[in-house]
Parts: sequence; C-alpha cells; structure tokens
Amino acid sequence: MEEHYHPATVEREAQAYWEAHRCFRAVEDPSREKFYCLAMFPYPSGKLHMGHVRNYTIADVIARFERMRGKNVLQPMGWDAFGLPAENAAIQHGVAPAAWTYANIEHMKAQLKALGFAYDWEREITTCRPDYYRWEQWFFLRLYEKGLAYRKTAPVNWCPNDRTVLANEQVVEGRCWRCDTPVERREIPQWFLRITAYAEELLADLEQLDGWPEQVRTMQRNWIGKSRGIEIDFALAQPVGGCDKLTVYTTRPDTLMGVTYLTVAAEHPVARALAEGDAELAAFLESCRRQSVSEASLATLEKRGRALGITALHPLTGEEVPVWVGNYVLLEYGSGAVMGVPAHDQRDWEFARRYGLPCKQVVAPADGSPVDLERGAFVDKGVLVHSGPFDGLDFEDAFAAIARALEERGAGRVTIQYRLRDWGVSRQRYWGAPIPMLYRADGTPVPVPEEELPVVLPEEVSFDGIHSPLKADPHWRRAELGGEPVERETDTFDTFVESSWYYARFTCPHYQEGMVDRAAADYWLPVDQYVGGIEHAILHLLYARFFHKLMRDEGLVAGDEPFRRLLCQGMVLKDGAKMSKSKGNVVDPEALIQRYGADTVRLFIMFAAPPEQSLEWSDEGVAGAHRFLRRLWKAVAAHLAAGPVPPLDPTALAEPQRALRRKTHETIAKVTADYAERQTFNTAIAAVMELVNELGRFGDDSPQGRAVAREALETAVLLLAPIVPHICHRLWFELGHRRPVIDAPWPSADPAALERDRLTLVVQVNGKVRGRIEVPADADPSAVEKAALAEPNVVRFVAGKEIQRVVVVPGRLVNVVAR
Ligand code: OVQ
Repeated sequence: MEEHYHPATVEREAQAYWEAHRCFRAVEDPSREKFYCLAMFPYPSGKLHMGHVRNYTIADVIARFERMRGKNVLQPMGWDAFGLPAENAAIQHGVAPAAWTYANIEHMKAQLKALGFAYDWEREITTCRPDYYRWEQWFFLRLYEKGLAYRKTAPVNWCPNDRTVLANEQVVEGRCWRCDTPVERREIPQWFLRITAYAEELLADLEQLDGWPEQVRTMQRNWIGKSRGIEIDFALAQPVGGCDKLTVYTTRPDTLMGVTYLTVAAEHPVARALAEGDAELAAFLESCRRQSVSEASLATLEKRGRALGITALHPLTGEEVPVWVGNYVLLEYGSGAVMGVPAHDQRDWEFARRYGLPCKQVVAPADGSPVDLERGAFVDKGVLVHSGPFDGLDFEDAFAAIARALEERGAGRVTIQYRLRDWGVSRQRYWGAPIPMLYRADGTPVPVPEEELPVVLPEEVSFDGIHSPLKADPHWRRAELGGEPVERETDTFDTFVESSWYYARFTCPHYQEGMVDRAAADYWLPVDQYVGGIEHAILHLLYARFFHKLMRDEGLVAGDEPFRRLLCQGMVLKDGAKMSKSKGNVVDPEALIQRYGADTVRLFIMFAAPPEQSLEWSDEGVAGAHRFLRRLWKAVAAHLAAGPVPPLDPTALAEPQRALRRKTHETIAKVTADYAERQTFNTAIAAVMELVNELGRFGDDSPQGRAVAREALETAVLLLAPIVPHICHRLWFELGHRRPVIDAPWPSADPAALERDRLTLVVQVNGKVRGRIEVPADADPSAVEKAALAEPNVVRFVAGKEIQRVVVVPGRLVNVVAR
C-alpha cells in the first residue's frame, strides 16, 4: 500500500469503480426493504455553492448508511430547471435560457460527480424537458376537469414602462428592478389550483408527520391558519355602489362593542363607486393600486387610509360608525372589509391614532390590572366591560353570547376560516412549462386535447429578457381546434408546480404511459428521508403535500403523505454571515475539492456542526479534517506494513487489548445511534476520531494485539465510509476485502465486548478491613467512593460517626476515615 494519501487518485478511482459497476442503480426488489433518500433538487444556477454541498452531503451520508444497513436504497438527482434566473442570465449574458440551463446542468453534474454522491444517474430528471412537463400539463387538465383548477382575475405587479408583469422579487421598493418605474397593480385572469379544498386535510395530517421538525409543522399550521370566528354584517346607512351592507370576519367577536370604524379595500365596490365623483379619493385608490401585490410586503407597509364620508350601522347597538378605505385591506382576503377596534388590535390602534379615530375599551384584564391605552392596544383576552349585556363575560362566553345575539338578528354566523388561499400558478413568463389551455375567439377557455400534449416550449428563441417570446410570437399562439381558430395560453406554470411532484416521478422517470407508474411508486414511496433548506418549510412542502393528495385521489399513488422524515439543514456562514458575492465571503467548493479532495470537504461539513444548525466556515477546520484523513491513511498503511494478522480470539485477550476492543464496540454503538436516531454526525465523527487516537497510543505488537488493532481500524473505516466514501473504498480493499465497502454490512456492537472488567476492592474503616466491593475496572474515584460508603458492613461501622475523608487507592482499596 502506498505510504501517502493522494486524494485525487483515490477519488478518481473510487468514482470510476462505482460507475463501472453501476453501484447506485436502484432496482425495485419486493424481497428487500427499501429506503428512498431525497435531497431537494437544485436550480441549475451555474455552479454548486456550499449550501448545496452541505445539503447533498447530509443526504448522501444517510443514503450510504442505510445501504450498509442492508436497505435497497434509491437516491436520485435532477434539475429544477425552469424559472427566472435563466431569464436574468439571458439579459445579462445574451444567451438563450435553454442553452444557459443545459450548460449549467452539465457543469453542476460534473461537480456532483466529483463529490462522490451515490446517485442513480439513470433516473436523472430535468424539468424543462417535455418528457417531464408533459405530465404536469396532463395532470393540470385532469384537475381542470374536476374543478380543482380554475381561472379568475387576480392582481399582478405591472411595469407600465416595460409593459410587462413583474415577479414579486422584481419589485424593489415599489419600483421595477430594471427601469425603476413605479409598479402598478393590475387585475388579469390567471389559473388557480384549489388547495383550499384540501386545507383541512393538510392541517390534520400534520399530526401524523412525527418525523418532521416541530418547527416546520408549526409553520405549516400557521400558514394554513384555521380559525373559528364570526362573519358580521354591518348595514350601510345608505346603499352605495350596489352594496347595502359590509361583511367583516373576526376571530375576536368579544371586541364587537369596541368597533369605532370599518375599513374597506381600495378595490371594494363601495370605494370605487364613491371615487367616481371624488378626484382626491380616486387618486388615493390609484396610489393603493400601485403597491406591490405580495402578501409579505403587507406586514411592513405604512398603513394609510381615507374617510369615505359614509356610515354603517353597528349590528347590535344600531350606532353609526364611519367607513374608511385603507391600503392594508386586500380584496382577495375575506370580504374586502374589516372592523376597526383600536383598543384591542395594535394595527387598528395605530391607524386610529394617525387619523384621530375614537378608541373604546371593551375588554379588561381578568386579574383587574389596569390598561394604558395611551401606550398601545390591549390585545389579550380578558373580561368584557362597557359592553352592555355582555359585561363580565370571559372570551368563550362572550363569543357564544354575541354569536347568539347576531344570529337572532340575522346579522352574523359562526364560521371556520382558513388563512390559506388558492394557489395562483400562472406566471406571465417565458421560461416555464406552458399552461395547456386554448381560448376561443370569445375568450372561453378550452383544454388542449390530451393527444396534443405536450405543448412544447420553443427553446430556440430570441429573447430580450423582458417580453415573453411566447406572447410575442403569433405563430406559436395560433392554434386550431376541430377547424376552429383558437389562441394558446401564453402563461407558464409557477416552477413550484414542477417541484411538487418530482419526488414521485423519480420512482419511474422513463415511464411513458403516464405521470407515474403505480407499481414503482407503490414500492418506493413515501420518501423515507427528505433533506433540504428551511426556506422551503412552508410553500414547497405544502404544495408537494397537496400534490401528493391530488395524485392519490387520481389513483396515481398510495398513502397520504409524501415525506416520512424531514431534515432541514442550517445555513453555511462565513464570519457569521451568509456567503454572498456582494460580501465577498464566498468559499468555492470546487477550489477546495482541487486542493484537498472531496472527502476532506465532506468530512469538514459533517464535522463542523449538527445538520440543523448553521455551519460556520473555518479554513483551519478544513485543514484539520484533511490531517485526520492523512492520519487514518497512515495508520492503515503502517498496520499493513507490519505483516499478517491472526484471527481475533476475544477470549484470549489481556486487559489493555480488551480495553481497546471495548472502545471499538462502544464506538459502534454510539456512532450507529448518532447516524440513525439523533442524526448528529459531528459527534459520530468525534467518536471515531477518539477511537483512532486510542489506537495510536496502543502500540501492542503481539499477535492478538494486532488482531484487536485490525478490528479497530476496520471499524473506523466502516463507520466513516458514509462520510468519506472514497478513502474508505480504497482502505477497505487495502485491508484485504474483496467486496467494496459500500456493500459491507454495517457493524454491530458485540455485547460481550462492551462488558467492563470488574475489580474487587477492599474497604477499610479507619485502617481496618470492614468489607469488599466489586466495581468496574475503570470506575472513577467518586463512583468507587459511593459504592464503598454503601457497603452494608461499612455503613454499620461508620454509623454515628462523622466521615472526614475517603481515600481511594485505584485498583486496590478504599479507606474511610470517620470519627
Ligand atoms: N430547486 C429548489 C432549490 O431550492 C428546491 C425545490 C425542491 C423547491 C441548497 C447557502 C444557501 C449558501 C449560498 C454560498 C454558500 C439549499 C452557501 C436549498 C435546497 C437545495 C437546493 C440551500 C440552503 C440555503 N443556503 N445555505 N447556504 N451561497 N434549489 O438550488 O436553491 O434549500 O435544499 O440545496 O437549492 S437550490
């Protein structure tokens, strides 16, 4: 065996071996237990960053571990290839999105291969290929037939200068990112998927996901946002714009007696009607229209409003309350009107302050403590005050009583609401999967006939980066349906559509007869381990769960959930900050692989932090990981150079040999639990390092000494194989094995080896032998002392005396000094 470790050669050879033997090809085998390990597939953005390396290393370690544990492992990889970055590249570098994407895929694939990930590349998926997106077009049409896909108008960000729709991320502080023109809201028809029909199931099934981080389940729960509240009607004093009442929804009907105004959205028919004769109001509505449409921007929005000069009647008191219009109320959410309770809602409190609206306290703390409404709203629940017949009631009782009072008057009803909205999947962009719909001359939509699928996206287009070539190309747009001229839909799908079902397609990526092959899906699904970034905790995971249920209801897959266990990795940081070009703190994985090899990078990444925590980059840490691999290599080389080793005879070992053997098996037990249950790979690595260190101090050249050393070395190689697979591949062969280490069974701890030797110690009281105790040979002095003082005869002799000192002579005796 070579004396020195040359990672470049070792890694090239290991990768060539795996490839030549198609080691990671996954084949369904009902006689074996399967394990489907999936890392979130990348956007082909150019080259891998450290976040990718971490994600894919974590998943690969788990996949390789499960393989050694005997499972039939599927670990696929592919490309989430549509999306805005390819369009941006087209602007910046003047390349077609398709060509840019394919070039990136080629480069990133080579990088993934250089990292030695155990992927079944025969299952590679590229979402921008028609053989992939044709099935999502097909599925969309199925949903359309079932009424689960529908069209309605919805607002978009519109740049009047470029005459194009902007994605939310293209709106920077209310302006177009490219030309700085103020962005406007525009209502246009778009396609929606009825995820709200699954809101209850998506919420309820979170309970069965006990392999998910609690934090992620909570985020999903909040996003779905189920609430019980009351819909309340406020009659308008005079009808406006065809409306004679405003309906609001509240989860806090206990504050109803504190309503001092109502606010409607800028698009509300009442506001629009009043603006007709009021230029100033019209201007205000217009300025609201210019706001970005993203829900996220709403939280930070400066809340502005105008009095509409009309009043509504409080449904219980008949009192008149003024009606306002506000930029923070969205028509798409609820009914487009909300009640204002400044005393008990912080947002309303701020609004009321700003515009001098009255503030009326109707809830007081249950413990009688005072409330200072000068400093802010009192938002907690409590008991009702200044609420007439409801005074003194707590939240629950007030809810019931006020609901009853409203119902009696026909002015309200208890309802369950969800915050979750239907998923708008239309994007007015070029680089995406075409939505397979046609429009008649009168505008009615008709599905593309199934036999005409896929609707192929032209790839060789000239693209100015601003206007979708689909929209600009009359030839592409023109189609025919049974002789009738029709126009194609030119919008494309949100890329989250592709990533909502790719995990299922990986089970049968070449299947031609349908979206998924039921037999393959039944064998592989659900995904046993999903690994990805926390930024996908809400939308991607919710959409994938939604799609799984849709596919289940279409008879395509079994089971209710796609991902059994979920691991969300932390960020990779440098000097405490996210790596980014602008900060100039980016560490390029490729340069590190060149310098140290992939195994060093993998080892550092897995050693530096547990997967869910953020990982602080450290050049010294990388160097340290590399030194450890050199030491491991040297240890094996030196061991082999010393000649053959006899078989291990566990019954014929001296104590130091038994101690090393015990360490070996304790390490197996700890590392196995760290990998399988805790998923703390850093402590697993630390344990193996300790074992290797102990081996370094061992220095017993006797035949059985060498046999024990050999066992320790082989164990270290096996336990590290999932993390540093290349060096272990080589070392395993060097250690004389004929089969590759990837197929070696995972070691199990020998209970006999774990047993500790026990010693008998003499216990004296004031210098006289009074008893004997049996303790583990390596028990620490405090444990020995405890055992000595518990010895019954010793207890008798010290009774009534004060223990002054306990002297432990390790391995021999304990003397208790008592007076
Ligand atoms: N295609 C989607 C995607 O997120 C996934 C689908 C399923 C919706 C990386 C950094 C970034 C970092 C950045 C330099 C150094 C993870 C470090 C993702 C994901 C996967 C694919 C990034 C975690 C955040 N991060 N941490 N460090 N620059 N594709 O290509 O963006 O969350 O799990 O690996 O990422 S992606």
